[in-house]
Amino acid sequence: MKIAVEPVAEANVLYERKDAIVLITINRPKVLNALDRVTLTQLRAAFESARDDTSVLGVILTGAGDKAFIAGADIGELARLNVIEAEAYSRQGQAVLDLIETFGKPVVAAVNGYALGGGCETAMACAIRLGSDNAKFGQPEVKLGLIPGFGGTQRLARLVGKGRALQLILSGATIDAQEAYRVGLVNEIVPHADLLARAETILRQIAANAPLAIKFALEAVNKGMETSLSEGLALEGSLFAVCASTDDKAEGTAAFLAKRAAKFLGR
Ligand code: CO8
Repeated sequence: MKIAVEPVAEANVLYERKDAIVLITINRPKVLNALDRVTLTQLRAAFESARDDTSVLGVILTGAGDKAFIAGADIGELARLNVIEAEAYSRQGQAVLDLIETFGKPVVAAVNGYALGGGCETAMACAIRLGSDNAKFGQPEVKLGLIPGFGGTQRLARLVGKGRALQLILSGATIDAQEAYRVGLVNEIVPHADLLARAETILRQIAANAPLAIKFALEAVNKGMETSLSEGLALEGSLFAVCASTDDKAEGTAAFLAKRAAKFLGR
């Protein structure tokens, strides 16, 4: 993947561009890409840049090195937190992951190794998760006298069901890519060497579609998961109507009827 490094690149989080796709890499391989507060701040800035750049159509999130996606929050930092700081840290992490979940463009987690604690939570905030064959997942916080604090108690149960989520959270067990696939925590398992290429292929397939339709489909599914079926259906109807008023809808339907490829402008 040949990419140009953008000026927003910082030491702990790399921001690299390949035309409409951005690769964001957590870059602390010596500590298996553990998330400290500085890294979380840089991660927020990277996602804000990608969100605000209208030429960006999707993001791949991964970890530096061959061993880890993100091995969790930085335990050295957690060890020093008092109760006030712990709540602020948890809220900071939750806000960054909310930003990723409500990003409005597809985000693919390319899980290239350990995704533990805050790492599993970060992957779960992404729209799509791919696991390399060496990926490992878990919520081991109870082994540290903690519970998941970046949304894990909520998103894991929504993704894999309450029973499986409780088993993972209460045992602190680590599961491999096959088990993560079996329970629905990852969409696909990909050979390690092919992980970024597969993520890019998926994003390019999505990017060929109407950007506003992608944004509203993400919103309908995300908001629908948090509400009743009837409210979700009402939202879907409203967003469907918004889509019907776009230039992209006129272009997409006209292109189909004229048997030509559509050219979407995101308007
Ligand atoms: N934080 C800080 N350092 C870490 C972390 C981490 N999460 N994970 C690994 N490291 C460091 C190790 O200390 C080690 O450093 P050093 O070389 O200086 O000794 C280096 O990375 C390499 O790690 P290992 O030698 O341990 O590598 P192994 O291959 O033997 O083991 C493991 C890999 C199994 C991933 C192991 O490192 C491990 O168990 N790591 C901790 C995983 C964990 O418990 N993660 C959850 C953390 S808690 C969390 O994420 C809570 C999120 C919500 C927070 C809410 C805020 C209040």
